[in-house]
Amino acid sequence: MNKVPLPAFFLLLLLLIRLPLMAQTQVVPVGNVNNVSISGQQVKIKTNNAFAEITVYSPSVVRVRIDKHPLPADFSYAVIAKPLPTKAEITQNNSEISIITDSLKVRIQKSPFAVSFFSPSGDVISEDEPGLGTSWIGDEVTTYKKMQDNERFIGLGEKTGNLDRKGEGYTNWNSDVFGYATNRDPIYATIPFYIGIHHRTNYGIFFDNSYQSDFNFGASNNRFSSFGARGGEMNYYFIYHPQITDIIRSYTGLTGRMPMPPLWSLGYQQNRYSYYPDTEVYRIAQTLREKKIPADGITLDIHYMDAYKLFTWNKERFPDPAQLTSRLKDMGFRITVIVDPGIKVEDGYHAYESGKKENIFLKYADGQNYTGQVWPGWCHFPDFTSEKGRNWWKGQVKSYIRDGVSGIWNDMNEIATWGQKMPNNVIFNYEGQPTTHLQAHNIYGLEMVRASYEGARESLQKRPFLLTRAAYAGSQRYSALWTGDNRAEEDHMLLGVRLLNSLGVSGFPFTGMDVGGFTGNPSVSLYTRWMQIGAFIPYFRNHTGVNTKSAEPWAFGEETLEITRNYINLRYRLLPYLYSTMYTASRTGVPVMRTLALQNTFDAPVYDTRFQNQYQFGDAYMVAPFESSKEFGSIYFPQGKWYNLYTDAVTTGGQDTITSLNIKTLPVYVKESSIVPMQSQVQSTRDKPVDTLFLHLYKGSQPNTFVYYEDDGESFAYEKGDFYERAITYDPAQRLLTLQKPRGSYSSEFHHIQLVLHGFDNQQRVTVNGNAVSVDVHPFSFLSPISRFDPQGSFIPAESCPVQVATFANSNELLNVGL
Ligand code: NBV
Repeated sequence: MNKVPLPAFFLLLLLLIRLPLMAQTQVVPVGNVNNVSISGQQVKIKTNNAFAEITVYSPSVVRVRIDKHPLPADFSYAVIAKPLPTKAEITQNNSEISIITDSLKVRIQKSPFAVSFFSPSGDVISEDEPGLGTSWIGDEVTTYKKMQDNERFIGLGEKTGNLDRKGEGYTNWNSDVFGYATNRDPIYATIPFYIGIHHRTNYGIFFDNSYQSDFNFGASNNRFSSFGARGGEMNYYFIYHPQITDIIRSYTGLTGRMPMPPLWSLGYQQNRYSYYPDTEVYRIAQTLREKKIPADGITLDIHYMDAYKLFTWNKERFPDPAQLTSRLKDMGFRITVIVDPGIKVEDGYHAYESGKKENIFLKYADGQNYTGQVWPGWCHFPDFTSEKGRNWWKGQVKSYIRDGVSGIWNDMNEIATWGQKMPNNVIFNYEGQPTTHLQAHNIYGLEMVRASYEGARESLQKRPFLLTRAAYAGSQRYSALWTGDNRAEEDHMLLGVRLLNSLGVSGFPFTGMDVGGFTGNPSVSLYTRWMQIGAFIPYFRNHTGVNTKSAEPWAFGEETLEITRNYINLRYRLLPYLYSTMYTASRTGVPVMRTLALQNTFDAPVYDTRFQNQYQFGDAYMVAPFESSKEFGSIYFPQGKWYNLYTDAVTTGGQDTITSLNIKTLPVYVKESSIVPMQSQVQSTRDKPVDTLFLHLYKGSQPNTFVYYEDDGESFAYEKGDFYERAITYDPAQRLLTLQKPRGSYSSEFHHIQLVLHGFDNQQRVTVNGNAVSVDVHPFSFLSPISRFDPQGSFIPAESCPVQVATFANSNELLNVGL
């Protein structure tokens, strides 16, 4: 046998020792393509250093997978869609592979491997940075895209910062960030989906990788935007549509959409950390009713438990939970309880004993249960990435439903533990493919709310309400999300608006923030302004921390009580509009809270930091939130005509104007041609409004359609067609408002329609299917009852506008209303 010469042996040894180090110090590119196999809608590629798979999911969605190893079986917690059969022409020559669908062209350059996306007319939408492409540093994989001229970026879910994320970098690692700074990153949720905008084109990229991920939108560089993760595959979906709303539709086609929430969850929710004992909860409920502040929910924070032990009640504070929930239900209130994932390690405690017996807790690599410290002390944590773990949790959650609870609020699910350093060698089952904390961390919250939702749904047999703090893409299928422990500060209120707008374009329509602020005490004016904004966000909950002053609407003086009541009242009158808008979100993914960039994508001022907080609440309303301390504010009006909500005064769009501000009214404008269904005042969604639907129509020059929706508000019968969906179309050229025949088997609760005309000529004539209807003129106020206090304390009426009203019978026939 030949002997290896000594120097060569040492060289080899040195190389072996250095190899792992080199992997960390070198940037390893994908390399050149050396093998291609095309089959149907998919191309499989082997390069010098990697394996790639490009799959057409639809004419507008193409998925790119790349790994250093042969690609494993496909698995995702976020994506629930399979590729749709799609006409795709895939060809290759010596230098490139080309994929052509009806909406998109993809070019895969062979030497080196690089992917570019073009519109059908051949314009570049997005292209790999020619010199950088996709590469690894150790296990970290990153794709670099060429930064296009004047490219902007929006989305990426719950991320602080400006609407336009250009120049910034972000990390995804779900984190418990008590009282976070307004520029803190990361915070609680991971939604690795963003939208790029340049040259009057826009696209979406969803990077489905749950490891810690990093996005760079031109931070500290002027060459590329990039997305990468500390492990796992390069695995992204490229989405192209001319309209952002369609990009969101395709993204939520992949990751799923919100089910219809229970109607009560859209009402006002009163909360604090914590209301106890039960008599305090009754006092809050009673006071809301006495002071005629409409409300539907009260939330119980961790003090309802016995020593913070999950699935228990503190018997001194809450001796009879079933009686509490039932008496509150009689008063028109639903109870939501908080749950944390940590199960106290304590012999004899039923959840601990049964979790141990069923072996559902997270473990270290050596098989010992992982123990971390949180509210109850030392805890184990259910493994929600195993079916067994989820089933166990579902069984536990049922005890709340038996006690009459209607909502489950999932907190601390980042996972948060004291020390904030869950060890990376904790192993998660990951549906039978065990993996470490590194891969599972960001999806823990998603799988927890999945288990909570499924458990609550199964035993409630009605729509449960779910709220979560941590999330991954796809969590919108189960839960609403709130933005955690914000501060009672002006800039936090505005940051909150941007966070919710960003979540909206990232496929998460049901969102809220702690209105009034969690840490600290808001000034009277801040609280007032925040509550006004709260009326125009999807989940409207007032919440505050454990050591803060009372933060109920009556705790800030008479004027604030009056103003907040006006806005909560307005919220309740707007429920038909909001519920219909939630329905649209559940069908299309198009959010309720919409950054102006959604519909005015190429209009530069909407990204201006002076105007970036403005948003649409549904299709009709534009809200301009300002610090409560400001006396004047600049508002940008996109193209079109805009009505002042309170006075009907019209501003022509395409300009910004300086407006004087006052604490009694939140600046809200209505887009011309808007159709807004409203109902009479109720104190709770349990109360039936009068059977007249108030249909507000704003005269305009643009045709418009509103999808009106009703169902029973609580069951899943709508999934089987028991709903009432009706397109209402305004055609200004024909001077016609048409209520189409409804779809679905549900009967509308409204037997009359009162058309409320804004901005129409005096003595407007109205006909319904050719028959004249009488028209009356009324003063109308959106803030009802009329405000009684001005800042000096003297009586003043709320602003009102004269409107013309015409009432007629509602029916399922086609109703042509001539104007
Ligand atoms: O359960 C108490 C709080 C809760 O009120 C808050 O909304 C969560 O974000 N929870 C965090 C635990 C820690 C608070 C310091």
